[in-house]
Amino acid sequence: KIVGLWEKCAVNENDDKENFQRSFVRHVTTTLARSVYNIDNFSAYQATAHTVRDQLIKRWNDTQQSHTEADPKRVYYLSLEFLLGRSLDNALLNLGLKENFGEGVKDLGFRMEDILDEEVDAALGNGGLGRLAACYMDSLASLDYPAWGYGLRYTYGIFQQRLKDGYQVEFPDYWLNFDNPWELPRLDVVVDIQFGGSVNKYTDEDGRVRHVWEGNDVIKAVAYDVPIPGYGTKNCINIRLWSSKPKRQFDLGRFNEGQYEQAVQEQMQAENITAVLYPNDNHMVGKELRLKQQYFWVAASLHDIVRRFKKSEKPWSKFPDQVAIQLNDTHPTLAIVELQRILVDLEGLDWDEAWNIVTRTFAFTNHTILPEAMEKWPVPMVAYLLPRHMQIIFDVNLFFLQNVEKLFPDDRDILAKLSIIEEATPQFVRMAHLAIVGSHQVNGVAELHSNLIKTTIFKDFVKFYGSEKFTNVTNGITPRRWLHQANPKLGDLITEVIGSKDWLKDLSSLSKLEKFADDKEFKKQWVTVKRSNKVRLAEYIKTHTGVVVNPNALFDIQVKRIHEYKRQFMNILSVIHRYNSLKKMSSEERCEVVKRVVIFGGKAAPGYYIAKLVIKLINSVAEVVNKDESIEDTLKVVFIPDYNVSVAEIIIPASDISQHISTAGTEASGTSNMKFVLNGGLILGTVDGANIEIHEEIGDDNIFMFGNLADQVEDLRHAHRYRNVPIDPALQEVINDIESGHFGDSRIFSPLINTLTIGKDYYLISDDFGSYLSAQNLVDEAYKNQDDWTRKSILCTARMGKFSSDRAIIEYANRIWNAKPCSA
Ligand code: 26W
Repeated sequence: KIVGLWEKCAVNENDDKENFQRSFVRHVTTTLARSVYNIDNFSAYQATAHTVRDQLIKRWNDTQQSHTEADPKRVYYLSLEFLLGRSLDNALLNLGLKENFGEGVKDLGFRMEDILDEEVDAALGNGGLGRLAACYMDSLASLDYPAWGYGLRYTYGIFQQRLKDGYQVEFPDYWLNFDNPWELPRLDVVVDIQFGGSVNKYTDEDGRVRHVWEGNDVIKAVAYDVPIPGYGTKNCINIRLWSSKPKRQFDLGRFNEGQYEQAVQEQMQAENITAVLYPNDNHMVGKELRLKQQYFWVAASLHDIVRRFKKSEKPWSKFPDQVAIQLNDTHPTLAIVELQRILVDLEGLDWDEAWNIVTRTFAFTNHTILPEAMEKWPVPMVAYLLPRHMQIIFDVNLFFLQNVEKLFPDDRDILAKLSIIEEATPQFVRMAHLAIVGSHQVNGVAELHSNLIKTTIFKDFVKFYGSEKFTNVTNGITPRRWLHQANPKLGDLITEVIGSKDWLKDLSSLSKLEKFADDKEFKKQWVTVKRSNKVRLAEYIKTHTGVVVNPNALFDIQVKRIHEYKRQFMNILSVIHRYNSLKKMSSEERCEVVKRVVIFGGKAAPGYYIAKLVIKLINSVAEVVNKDESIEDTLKVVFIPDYNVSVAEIIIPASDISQHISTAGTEASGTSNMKFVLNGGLILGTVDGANIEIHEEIGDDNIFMFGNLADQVEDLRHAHRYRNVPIDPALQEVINDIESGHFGDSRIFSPLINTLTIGKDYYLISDDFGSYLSAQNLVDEAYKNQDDWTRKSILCTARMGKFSSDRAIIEYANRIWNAKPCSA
């Protein structure tokens, strides 16, 4: 009877305007318990969100049911970060409801833009790696792969950034303050996770030595499900986020004795585990709580994955045919050890049989070669929190090194280099080594990066395994969010001119735009769209910084996490150089120059002193430049505070040029470079990461590349270290200018200047400065020819097909996971 009723309900879709409005009113009055006489934008947002959510739940259920019946091989994407941003607009567009619902809310006296603007970002990530996970979930859903994401439900996402006197200050991001309609608490999906305690040995009835781990601290993991709708499919997949809860409620005995603090302590410690996202990007900080987060998350996720596998009653040997687990960097590496523990200790498999299953299940993506980002955990810390896992790691290492020794007898050196254990005091567990040994494939995220990992950080593993274990999957971005949603006017124009919406599912069909690159009428429309996006950004800048910028100027943008290797410092130094040149000009000469608005945005890790000084310098320069009337509006500098996914959606469509200027070999891929070019922005970049492949696709004429190459970096650094390399003269002038106090008390900036001098210029700013300035001049020259610039802009978009995350996901599915689509 229930099933019959449910099927009847299921028919009642609310996808037309009237049904939507009925559902809207019902949610206002019942879900929100508000009066229909007093509906503000926030309530309108909630009611709209709940209406969409009803549809998501239905699709989610249908998808799960069909997967349970077909029982295909599942893909599990383990990521400690999912940087989803807002969900309402994305869901409306992916479900094809935007138009009807837009009219529906308008009728009721609301504007859809205002409603969308009420949503707070889900900012459960730092930068590239977290946003990549979100793009991949969109592609997995859109391509009908039977996939799950697993992560943590942080109570606090990445901090909010505000500026005070030009300095970054951090504020907590309590994003769950109001109800979150995009998560479904699964209070019935609860897993006990243990920590600490000891390992007991016993001999089983077959005479084998077995181990039981008895933890002394148990915490509950509660599942919260976030539905991810595909575009142009009924498929709706799931990200399961775990939240920590105490096993027991507070100690009433202590409470009654008046020991209030102790009474709630245990509860608070449990809830601590998923309280906050670590705000470090590309920098390892060895905090015990972070290790607890990692184990808590992988243990809960594996429990869930194993439970689902067991439902099908297949033998363990079939596990790798049913399950593919992708490790998003080394953060989930303990999953390898946990699966081995489950198979050996709990399921009673032989070590070798279990290890064979484990290594056929996992694959590992590396996202960085920066040495300071490599995860390593002190052995005593691992042994204390996870005693059985530490034993297993030592055994895995022993068997691995025995094999290494067989292949390289008498080579002590290679044993030390490959070992999972770093022999220091104390010893450390090298997570990347463990991830490689426990996986069947290891990939980098762009061609250059994948080659570099084979020749630098993992070169000794290539000697042992051969190079087939190492592969490349160049990153991608979802065109649904980064064009359709962020730039609706450009999306509509493209659809109109190529006569279909196919590009949303097959980005290579953007190549049909090529033949319009010289079409006068089309170019006019293209320029109109860009101009309106620039006006929108100019308004945003005015509201959020108070600076008035001219939408006719060239918009030059660098938005990304603030890090020395990304060289925002070099950018602001070149801005000072430009400012000084402008000041030296006569007003006639100034009339000829291309007006520029240089826009920065991005967060610095709270403990990253030098990165925070870069923000201060940008703001100090902005203050001087923006109020200097003598240069008129030939140059403006802005720092947009609190850069996040929804701010990116406003910034990216408005760029003329964006900067991706990392020291060659340091940026594994970069993904914002792809977003800018997809939106018809040109790029100024170094020969690094995915810039190289973008260059290959769009051609020499449509990109500005400069700087030393990755294979020159080592020699250049060596020269700085051991010889007196003179600083680039133009750069020296800029340094002198800062030191003269032109941008405020110069003592503030000396630690920053010192990175170039006593710090031996590790990121090679001086070495690239000359070619950077030349490339900047080429940008100015090119922008003077607006007609040709527009042609370049169109060709950029037209040639971006490769960088869809759909292409990347299909590569993972075919070459790494051996997984097939399975539609509901
Ligand atoms: C342990 C501390 C820590 C935290 C985060 C180390 C490393 C990370 C991430 C892997 C950093 C990150 O986001 N890397 C970026 O990954 C993107 C997606 O592949 C790439 O496009 C960027 O180039 C890379 O910096």
